Amino acid sequence: MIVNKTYLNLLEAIETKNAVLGVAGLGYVGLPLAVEMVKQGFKVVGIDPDLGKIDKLSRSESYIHDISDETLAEVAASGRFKATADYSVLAELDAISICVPTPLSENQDPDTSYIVMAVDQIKKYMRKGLLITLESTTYPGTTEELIQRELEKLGYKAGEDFFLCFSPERVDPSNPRFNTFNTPKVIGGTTEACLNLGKSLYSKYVQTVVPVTSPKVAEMSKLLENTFRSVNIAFINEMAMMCDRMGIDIWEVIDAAKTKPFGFMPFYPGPGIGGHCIPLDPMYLSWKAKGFRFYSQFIELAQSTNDNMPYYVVNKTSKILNEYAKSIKKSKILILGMAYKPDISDLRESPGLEVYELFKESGAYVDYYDPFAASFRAASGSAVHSIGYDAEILRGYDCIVLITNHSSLKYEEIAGLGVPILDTRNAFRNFAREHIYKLGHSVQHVDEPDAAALIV
Ligand code: SAJ
Repeated sequence: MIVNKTYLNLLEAIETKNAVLGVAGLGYVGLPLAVEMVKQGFKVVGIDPDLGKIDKLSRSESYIHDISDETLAEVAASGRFKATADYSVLAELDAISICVPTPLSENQDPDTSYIVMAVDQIKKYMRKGLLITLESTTYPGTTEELIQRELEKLGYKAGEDFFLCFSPERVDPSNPRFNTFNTPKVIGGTTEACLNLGKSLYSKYVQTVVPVTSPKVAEMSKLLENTFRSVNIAFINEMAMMCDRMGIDIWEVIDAAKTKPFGFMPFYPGPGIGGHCIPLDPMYLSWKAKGFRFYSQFIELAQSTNDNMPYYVVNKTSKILNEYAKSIKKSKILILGMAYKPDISDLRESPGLEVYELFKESGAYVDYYDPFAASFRAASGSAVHSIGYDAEILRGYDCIVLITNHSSLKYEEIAGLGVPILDTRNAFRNFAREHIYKLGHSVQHVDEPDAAALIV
């Protein structure tokens, strides 16, 4: 591997922790990363265009669940952290990690505009010797196409004048066990020199660094991780609808199957998939593959199966109400839990939002209760607020649909109200009652006489 002075100077700065590190994007990925860098002794500059974030950070006020105000105060007291919206600080940086959002556009295509905006700023203040690492989840080829090509157009050469890596973020918000430091980090470099510098830097604040041979391998590994989840969740959702049709309890089936100590990994059916990763990442992969005339049927089928689940939930609610000679129209329905997964407030892509809209479209009077998510904006643009929890108020609903199984919900009390419940997470498994129905199990007729009574 041929190395030049630029490489050697940067390696020395990293090894002695004199390198000044930048983090572009101070969200649920970037802020914990910046905190970890400061903890390990580096001087860090956080860059984010959101002045509200910059202001809160200046007051050590955290907006990220996994980072406490106390941690931010310690970071501030170290004197090694500052936050700014101004990319001109790039002049003082030796390395920058790009942790910006990669959403989908309206028609489910990748929206790499945040990456492009960050790269445009880097181009504006580009300096020789910079180590750039993209962390945002994106399609294979992004690092090369949107960063390497753009900087080489300015006359800089990757591996000599600047160094470029891709290292997928693996932040699992609210995960009590895994964090930025102890989650293994895959990293791929544009050249061997790039990879060496990337490994050297990341190993200073991540316990295990996993080098791979190129940014594309690193980009693809992240998409494999999350597409694996999307496809398996879709598969178990299909199995749930099959079991419903066949009058078999999918939840009991899964519990039985997972006793197999090898060759099986349980996934659980639900009302659909939410979050900032699983609903989006696979679409980055299928979009890119189409450019190679490769059409991933698994990804498309998984997306449509998962997207169909809110409709299945509304359909099943209709069947349940029918058992009580009621229709969805004009029924009072309470959605229990709106966040996309338990014990967090994040509503992004939450299937509960879709279920809410579908109930509204069907003419139901629909409310929701979520102890973590106080309000959201409906498709109509109006703000919708969670009701307060009051057992007597819950008793007044025609049906309760549990979408998110927050651990703090009073399951026994709610089960005892006698209000028909559609449980999409098997959260009431310990409180089985005739009026509690499950996603993935058939609706038992409430007025059928007991089969035993028919024996004469
Ligand atoms: N879901 C199901 N059934 C399942 C698992 C999940 O319906 O068996 C639903 C959830 O309710 C949620 C959605 O899918 O609505 C996504 O759930 P998730 O558990 O995948 O949670 P995320 O979106 O927070 O995914 C993150 C990802 N982390 C990163 O991308 C760094 C994912 O790779 C992790 O595997 C996941 O956390 C995790 O395991 O917690």
